[in-house]
Amino acid sequence: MAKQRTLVLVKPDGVRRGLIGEVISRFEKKGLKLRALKMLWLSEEKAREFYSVHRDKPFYNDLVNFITSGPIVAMVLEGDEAISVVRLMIGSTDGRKAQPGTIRGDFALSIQDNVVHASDSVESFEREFKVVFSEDDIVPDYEKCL
Ligand code: 3AN
Repeated sequence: MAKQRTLVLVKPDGVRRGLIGEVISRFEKKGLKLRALKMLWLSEEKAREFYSVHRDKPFYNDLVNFITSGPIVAMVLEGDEAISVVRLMIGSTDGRKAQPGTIRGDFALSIQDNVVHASDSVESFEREFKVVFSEDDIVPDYEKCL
C-alpha cells in the first residue's frame, strides 16, 4: 500500500463554528498521521494561487473572498492512500448531497461553506502544499516514538 500525503484545510466557516477539533479528531481516529499543522489567514494572492485550477469558473471570485474571510487551519496528513481516503471522509462538495457520516454530510448545508478542503490528486497536493507550507514545516516521521 502506498503511503501518501494530503493537504486538508478547515475553512473559515469551520473555524468560526468551532469545528477544528472535530475535523482533526476524525482523521486521527481513522489512523492518519498529522505531519504538519498551522493556523493562518490566507492573503488574496495566496488564495488565488491555491484555487488557480478554478480561475475560469463563475464562482472563482466568491471562492477567493470566502477563503480569505477569516482564519483557516491547514494540515498535512499521511497514511495509506491518504488522498482518496480523506476525500471519502469529507464527502461530496455540496453539503446537501454529501453522505451522512462524512464531514460535509454531517456539518454542511452549502456548496461553498462546506467546512473543509482536501487535495484531490498528487498534483493538487504538491501545488497546494507550496502555497501553505514549506518542507521545514513537516515534522520527522514520529511513528517509532508512539
Ligand atoms: P471540492 O472542494 O469538493 O474538491 P471543487 O474542487 O470542485 O470541490 O471546488 C472547490 C471549492 O469551490 C468547493 N469546496 C466549494 O467551496 C467551491 N465550489 C465548487 N462548486 C461551486 C459552485 N457551483 N458554486 C459555488 N462554489 C462552488
